Amino acid sequence: MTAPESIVDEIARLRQELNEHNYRYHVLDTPQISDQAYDRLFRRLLQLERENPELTSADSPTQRVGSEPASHFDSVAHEMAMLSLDNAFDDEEMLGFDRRLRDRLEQETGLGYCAEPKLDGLAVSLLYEAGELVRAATRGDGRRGEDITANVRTIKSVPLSLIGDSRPRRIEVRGEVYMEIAGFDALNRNQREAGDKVFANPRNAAAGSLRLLDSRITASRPLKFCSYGIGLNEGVELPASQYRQMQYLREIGIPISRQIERLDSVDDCLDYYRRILAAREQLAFDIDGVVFKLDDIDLQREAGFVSRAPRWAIAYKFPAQEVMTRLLDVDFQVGRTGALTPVARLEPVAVGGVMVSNATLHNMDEIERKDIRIGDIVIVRRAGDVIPEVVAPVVQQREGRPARPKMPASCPVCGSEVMQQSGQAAYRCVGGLFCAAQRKEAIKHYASRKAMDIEGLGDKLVEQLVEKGLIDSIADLYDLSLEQVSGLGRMAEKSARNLLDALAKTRSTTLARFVYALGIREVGEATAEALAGYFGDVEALMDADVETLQQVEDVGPVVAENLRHFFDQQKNRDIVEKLVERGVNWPQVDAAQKQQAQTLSGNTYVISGRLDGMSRDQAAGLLKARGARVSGSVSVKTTALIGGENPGSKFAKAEELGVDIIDQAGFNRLLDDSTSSES
Ligand code: 5U1
Repeated sequence: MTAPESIVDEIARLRQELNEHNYRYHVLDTPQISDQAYDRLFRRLLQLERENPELTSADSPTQRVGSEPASHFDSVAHEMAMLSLDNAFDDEEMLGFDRRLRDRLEQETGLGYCAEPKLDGLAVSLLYEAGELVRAATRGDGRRGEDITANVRTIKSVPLSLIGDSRPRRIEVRGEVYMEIAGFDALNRNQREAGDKVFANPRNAAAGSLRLLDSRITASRPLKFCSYGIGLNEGVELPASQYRQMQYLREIGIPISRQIERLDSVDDCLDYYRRILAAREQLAFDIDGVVFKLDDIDLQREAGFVSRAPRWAIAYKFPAQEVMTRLLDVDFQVGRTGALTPVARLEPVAVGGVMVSNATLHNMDEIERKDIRIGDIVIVRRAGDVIPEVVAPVVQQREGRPARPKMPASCPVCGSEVMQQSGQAAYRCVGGLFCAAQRKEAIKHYASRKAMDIEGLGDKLVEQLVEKGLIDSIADLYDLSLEQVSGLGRMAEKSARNLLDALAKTRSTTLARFVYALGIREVGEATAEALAGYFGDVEALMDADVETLQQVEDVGPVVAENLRHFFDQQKNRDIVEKLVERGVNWPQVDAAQKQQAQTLSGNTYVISGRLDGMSRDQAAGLLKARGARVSGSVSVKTTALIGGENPGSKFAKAEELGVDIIDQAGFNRLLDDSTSSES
């Protein structure tokens, strides 16, 4: 039975539309329809193909679900060898690369380069014939790889057919298959929940997913593809510039790097390296350096190759974010809330550009899950400003039967008992403020930027103050004298005076900051804001029962219990009282504003610029008291931007996204309209 022409047409139209949306999403990065609208089109196509199986086609966007498991991967020869790249590790080596090229090519002036980040993924080759993907292969040893076509076909950013009119007879696209960090985290979460193997990093996850014999599983993995060049090509006139060749790939539907640039000289290359290094942490995926290629293809040919790498390209590597070293021992650090965190003592090693000798092991469950033993060679990761962590042991290098780290029965600082609360991973020292470690951490937290922001009161100084017995609690900070402070270590009198001034300044604060600064378990800034907005004063908060506390946005039974537990302890109430006696204060909220109904719940506001008669913190407090969210950046989800005087770049962003903009008068009206007393 043949399908009616209208069905044939609809299927063709749906495929074309879906391919176009795929292209906009994966290559141009400018999606035009929502995920739901895309899903509707996709489901309609699936339905029509199911009802008319004779119209199914291998290049339909629905054909990415994988197929029956294979028994092995066939070996394939690369018609043109897949090369590797030489590396540079510092500016000297990069300058040497450019100098050698200029000498060889007898170029007096600066050479032009095409630059892009080096993705930490797996190199693959995609062969298109008459515009259709016919084969995908791993790099292998560069001459022969494995046929992974079935798996690669499931990767949504790999087009199954090329777009545009200039269909090359044969073109081999080369690039990296990789996994974004968010996709990797989600995959590991699922794996953990299912009791399956978790992956050490996105690269391993991408490699493992590509080498599965069951492509239906590969289809469920968040793999992506990004091209870095063209291998063999027949029947196509390619531009004579690397950069323009990459633009050509983009035009025929192949994703390329968003960060690709054409540079005029090696100095620009050094500048590019620093820019991408600085932006590294903001990227959605791991990169391990940047790659520079001579832009002029004729000059590339002239430069040629040396052994397995081209002379015309180089990878300027970033400091490694993952390295191996030996785990010497495991100590336990006591935090503000008494939780004991295992800390790895490591043979010192350079990672991410700095020497590291300690790294977090998170908690005992993680140690057990990863099967980390003392004496193991371990992989240590340090990304950006994040605390270095032990990712995994290198089990192959384990000798004998090394000991597993053990949670101590008593606190390493104060000797109190260590207990695990039922249902929680954390072990805690029960010593409370009797434990010097908890006292120090509570004071460090009180002084921290998002809490009272006491300038000059760093961690080292807090430790000295506690160790010398000058302070026992946060309230004692306000009793410190100039003699006491200037008598500490190398503290000059001027610094001591500055510290006392900074302390004095923090006496005027907001209730939200104060509540956050108390360091109650699981009471973060947002919860503190909501509590301050709801209760309006500290007495009401201290006396609220668990049911009342749970009326507050974001406060569930656990946080309510933590609050109650904190304020049930007389010593904590004494500290609050003492702080108030020492002059810590915040603007009083009138009775009508207390117990405010959550009339702005579900709305998100951004505040920018100077507001009349109140700080941005205070304005945020008023909004949050009404149940609104206050965000630091404008997005399509923003309900409105509240723009005071000199609102800055957020204003332009709001205009660009069509987000409502409310001025001071509008803000006042919003507050009035949304104010309700307990009537
Ligand atoms: N970004 C990028 N990665 N990468 C890897 N470009 C690039 N080029 C390569 C390789 C192996 O090789 C060509 C220079 C041959």
